Amino acid sequence: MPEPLLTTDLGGIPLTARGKVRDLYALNDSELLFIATDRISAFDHVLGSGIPGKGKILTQISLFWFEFLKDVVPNHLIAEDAVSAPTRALLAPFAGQIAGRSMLVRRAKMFPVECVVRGYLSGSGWKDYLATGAVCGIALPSGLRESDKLPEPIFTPAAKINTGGHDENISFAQMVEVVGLDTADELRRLTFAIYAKASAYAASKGLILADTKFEFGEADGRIVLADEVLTPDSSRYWPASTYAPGGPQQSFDKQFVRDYLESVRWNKQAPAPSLPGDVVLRTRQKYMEAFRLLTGREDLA
Ligand code: PZK
Repeated sequence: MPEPLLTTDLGGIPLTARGKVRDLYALNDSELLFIATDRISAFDHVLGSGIPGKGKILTQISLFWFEFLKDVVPNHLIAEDAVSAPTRALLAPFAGQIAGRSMLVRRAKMFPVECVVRGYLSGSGWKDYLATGAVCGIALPSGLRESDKLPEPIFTPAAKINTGGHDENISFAQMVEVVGLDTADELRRLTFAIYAKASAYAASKGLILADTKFEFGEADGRIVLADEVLTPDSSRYWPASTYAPGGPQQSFDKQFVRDYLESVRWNKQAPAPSLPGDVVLRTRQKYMEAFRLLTGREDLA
């Protein structure tokens, strides 16, 4: 088992942003290097242990979806694995931190909204529905149960809150105030189109894509799909074989992690615990299973 890559350091190349799991570097005016580390978060904290290879697995899943979706929406990807691109000699010394887990992407002007689409009633959507009978102001039929399939997918945008804080659900009208009506309409249309194509494909592989979120930006006057796409970190995947509405569903990827954290009665305050070896190993196997089901490939690279 390789050592997990928990943090990156590209020497003099400036770090633009460090997320819970991903690191973003500025290469020049027009290009960024997006690196997925092996960090894992649960209950809103980055845990003390990483999952070896997780960043590679998630990057390969994103790359699969960018290719699968390229006729629906253009994306920010320039090249996979920037190390192999001839113009990237400056990255060669850092190959060990980059290979298989990085994307060279176009710098875009990001829209400050998360485009969330939900096909099923779960998470904050379920909480909202219980309290208000609606999700983000979208009225729903009464009598729905937790994890039920919605009559049709709903678009529930969220405003990005900088560093740490939870994104805040907003109405479509509030989104219009931020990005304008034409852009809001187009982002919603793209979000539904991507979800329709991706959820149908996932279903054909035995996976329910319960919900997911996209980030879009503008580059050269065009809207592009950015960030990571349809990874287990940005999406709720459920195995169709055990789907049972009327309660929460088991997480496809993080269930062993959550069960362990509940078993040690962690108070969900920093510092987050480390994970025992068997939890790390079984979680890695779940990420690999998602990779195999979605991409049809047996192994990374
Ligand atoms: C961008 N993020 C979120 C991602 C982090 C934070 N193509 C782009 N152009 C300009 N900005 C971004 C992107 C993308 N993708 C994305 N923040 C800025 C993010 C990864 C790690 F710390």
